[in-house]
Amino acid sequence: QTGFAHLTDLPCLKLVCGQASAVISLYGAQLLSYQPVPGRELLWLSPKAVWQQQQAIRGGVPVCWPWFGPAGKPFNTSAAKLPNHGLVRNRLWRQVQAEPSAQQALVTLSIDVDDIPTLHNSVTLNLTLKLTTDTLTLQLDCAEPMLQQAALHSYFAVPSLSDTRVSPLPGAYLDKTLGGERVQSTAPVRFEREIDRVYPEPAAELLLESGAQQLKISQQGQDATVVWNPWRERSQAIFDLEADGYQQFVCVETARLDLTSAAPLQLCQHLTSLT
Ligand code: TA6
Repeated sequence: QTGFAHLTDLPCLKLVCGQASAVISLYGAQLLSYQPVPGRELLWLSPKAVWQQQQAIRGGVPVCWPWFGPAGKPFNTSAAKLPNHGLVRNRLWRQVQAEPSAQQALVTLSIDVDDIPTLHNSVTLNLTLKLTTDTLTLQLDCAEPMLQQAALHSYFAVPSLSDTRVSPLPGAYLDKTLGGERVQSTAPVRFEREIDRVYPEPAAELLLESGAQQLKISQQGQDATVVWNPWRERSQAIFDLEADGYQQFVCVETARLDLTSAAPLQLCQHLTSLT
């Protein structure tokens, strides 16, 4: 079914558990909607999002893998220009499992990737979505023991950007707006200018507050949290974002960025609305 008129012909699956519902696209295995109760949407999706012509959908929860950084760093051993945020957010995944029950709705999507520049073999990546009446869990798994980065690049809808904050975050971050400079701060993130930060330490539980809305974000398997909002000037260069679109979302991303370990990947984000 297609629940998003502007994303014509997009193949999607809808999960329902009690009053809660979620919609995931097979293109990119991208979660597009999460409503803990009908009509209360927690994710943001750009009205200008497109999915044809290999575009990644702007909004929801894009899956970044097997690298996160620009031009595929540090996989860019060749001169080839590799796509930002990896290879899987603009490809079709397949549904391998669907187990509805009274307690939870569950689906797993999979993709085989055989063009990772540093590998000769094909690797399978799985995304499992579990919806209960009060929590949505996304779990990204790759059993291959290899160096890999990953991020659940979640775009959360905020009723009021000026009244939005994320806390508690670790005491230092790398500021991508300052060329990656390390900054010490324990203050909650507020959004009064462009924010593009990597917090390179695990934070198990975060609270995203915007006006009266409170969302608990629990994370597992991550070694970093990324917080992003492009603000006005940066937005102008993003073709699939409306001029004031940046006022409507913040990205809080559960990420594994460390490339010193080749442990299999298991990255989890649990979303629970507290309001
Ligand atoms: O996660 C933050 C970030 O990497 C920013 O630096 C910015 O590039 C953003 O994601 C969006 O990237 P995209 O390739 O989706 O336009």
